[in-house]
Amino acid sequence: MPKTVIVSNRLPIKIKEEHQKLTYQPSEGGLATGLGSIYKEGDNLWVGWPGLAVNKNDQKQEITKKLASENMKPVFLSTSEIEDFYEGFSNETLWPNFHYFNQYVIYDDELWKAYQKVNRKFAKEIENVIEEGDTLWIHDYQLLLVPQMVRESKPRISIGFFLHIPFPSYESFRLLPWRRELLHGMLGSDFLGFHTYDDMRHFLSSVNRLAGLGNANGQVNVDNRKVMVDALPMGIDFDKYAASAASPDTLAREVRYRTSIGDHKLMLSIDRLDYSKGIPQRLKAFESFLTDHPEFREKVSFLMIVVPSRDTVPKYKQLKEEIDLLVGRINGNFGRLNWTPIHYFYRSFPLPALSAFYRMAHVALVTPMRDGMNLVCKEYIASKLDKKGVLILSEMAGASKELSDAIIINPNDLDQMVAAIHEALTMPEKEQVERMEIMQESIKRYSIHQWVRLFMERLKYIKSEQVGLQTRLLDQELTNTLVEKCKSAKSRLIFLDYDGTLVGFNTNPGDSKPDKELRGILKALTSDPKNKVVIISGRGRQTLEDWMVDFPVDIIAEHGVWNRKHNGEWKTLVKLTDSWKADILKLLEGYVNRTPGSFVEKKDYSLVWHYRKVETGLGEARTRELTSHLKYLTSDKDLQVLEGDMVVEIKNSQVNKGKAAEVWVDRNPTELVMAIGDDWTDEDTFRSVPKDAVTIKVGGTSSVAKYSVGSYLDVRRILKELTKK
Ligand code: GDG
Repeated sequence: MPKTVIVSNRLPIKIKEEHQKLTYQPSEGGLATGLGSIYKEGDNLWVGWPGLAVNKNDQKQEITKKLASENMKPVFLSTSEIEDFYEGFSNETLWPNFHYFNQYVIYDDELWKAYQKVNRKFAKEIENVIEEGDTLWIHDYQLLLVPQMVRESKPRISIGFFLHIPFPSYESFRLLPWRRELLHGMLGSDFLGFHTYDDMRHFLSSVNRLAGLGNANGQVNVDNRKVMVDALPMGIDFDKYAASAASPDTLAREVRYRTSIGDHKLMLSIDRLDYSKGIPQRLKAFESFLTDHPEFREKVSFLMIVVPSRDTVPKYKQLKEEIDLLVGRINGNFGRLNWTPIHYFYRSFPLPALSAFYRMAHVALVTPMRDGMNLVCKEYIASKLDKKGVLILSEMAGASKELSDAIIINPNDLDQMVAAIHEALTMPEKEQVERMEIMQESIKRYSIHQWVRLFMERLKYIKSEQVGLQTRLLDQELTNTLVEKCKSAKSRLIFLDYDGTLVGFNTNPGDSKPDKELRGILKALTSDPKNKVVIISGRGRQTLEDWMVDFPVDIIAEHGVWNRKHNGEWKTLVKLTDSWKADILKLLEGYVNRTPGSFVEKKDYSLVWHYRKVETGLGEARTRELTSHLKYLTSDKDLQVLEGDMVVEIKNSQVNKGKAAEVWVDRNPTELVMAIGDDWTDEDTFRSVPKDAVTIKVGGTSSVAKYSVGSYLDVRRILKELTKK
């Protein structure tokens, strides 16, 4: 039975050593809750670091045995690996870069080496447990290289990856010297999930600029494998937080806390100690609020919980000191004997305590400078059983994309934060309930369970697409068998696309005339009476006629608009009109004027806008604009807009290569049909030829063709073999 293996840096368990005895406690994190339904079943497994340095072998064995009974497999890390891989490269290089704190990034090749080494260690552990047919779900920024490492040893495994922190814009990501390797590592996955659309488009933009791979609706072709990228915001277990908010333990705590704090209004914030969370900025906003609105002094307190984290790292130590100073200053300046402005705790609390805080808080201040998602704000909403309470949420948190009924602020805008606090504290209850209801609905619907379900579904879907489009790479042995099969046929009909199939791509399309080698191949191929060769191309008929003048070939030009038997007249398959061309040409010329490096190619029944020489990114942006413009202009005409390799083509919709090839197959009964092509317009040809035809796709993309080769050079090699006596 195929199994699912979850991989994350930390296992969902807390192990502590007390008096030389190990104690185990399950962790309550959102991920552990969401994935609990998966990894605890059958042979499924969670692979990760158990969270402590273990040096003794007998202790390792003890932990391994204990965890096996909980469907977990530990990856042990040495003290230096924890320092260099985890605290170092993960938290002092990737974390600040991905959160746009580039001034904090440490660029150190030794840390990078440790990161590679530990990622390799994880990959090895995975390889030991994974089998054909299994599914792997890898989590987060500590393990970016693992997908590709596993892919290399287990090429057919389903690999999903989810990034919990933001994926930065290309302008930030490019600063990392190891950016290409990191990207390559991630692209070993079949499905990559991000919290927001912004993260997804930033990732795709880096893939485009650094790996030269474009995408169609979030799908990227990587080494003949379709990879899907999507935005999939992570949710929480709504019912769990709602139930906890109603539990007797929580209610008892609320009574106790209220008695000590007093009955004034309460604002709440809960974060791990991190510079990305905007804690000092939040404190300064509260200080300004108390200065600007003295009427709220003694009426409102701020309960600030900071969970200790990474405080051995110098930047975090400094941050802790800054927070201590600010809290001291504000409490010192504004405090009264009967009122403490800020109740500050640098520690963690059990869930019933958190639930009591959520219940008590009139306002939740969630104001990170950057946050992948932020689950605290969602937990606050789920805990508001009476629907009263206001959420102030930073637009820099992924959650702000879903929770537009919060008061959305920019954490760099102090005045706006002060105004938001005032608005929240004076918001009428009716409005609070209305906003809260909408947010609760959304959080119920997009729960952690829905997130896990969707992730698995998307991964399964892309895997089935891949299998449907799998071509067999023609290695030498397979080529020999195929060539023998072709040679033994008494008659052959051979469809050959031109650009990218018989010749490589040239920046200037006029430079693609048949060279000496190709001329030799075409001569040998057409001098065998058993062969009927058809050049089937998107190019205009005049060019093809000129280039093929010396060879007895049939030609299908302009993607099937024109056709000509050798030495025959040019004909069209159906009656076509070109009355649309003038209007569209005018539009395209407008785009050429605005886009240096682009040009328009004019054919009899089609127009093509080329952008191969345009600045990376600009051509794609113009294409989006142009195609939506064209959609409107062509809606009442029988036209088709095709996006190809750095081109946009507008042509009559009644014709395509497939329809033309069908006519040739009908008129020329042959024992064997062969079709070779490189771009997606050739897919129509592959679909239209008989089932037993030999179809070959050139280049690294998925296809309905049966076989694939790397480039036009391989096509030439095969055709040469075919013509050998
Ligand atoms: C990363 C991304 C993304 C906090 N204090 C206590 C406690 N917590 C719990 C909260 C919440 C969790 O910790 C914090 O989750 P966040 O989402 O806010 O932040 P990160 O830990 O930075 O997580 C983040 C997340 O991954 C998921 O993809 O949202 O953007 O940075 O669940 O309740 N829990 C207990 N005691 C505490 O004192 N029990």
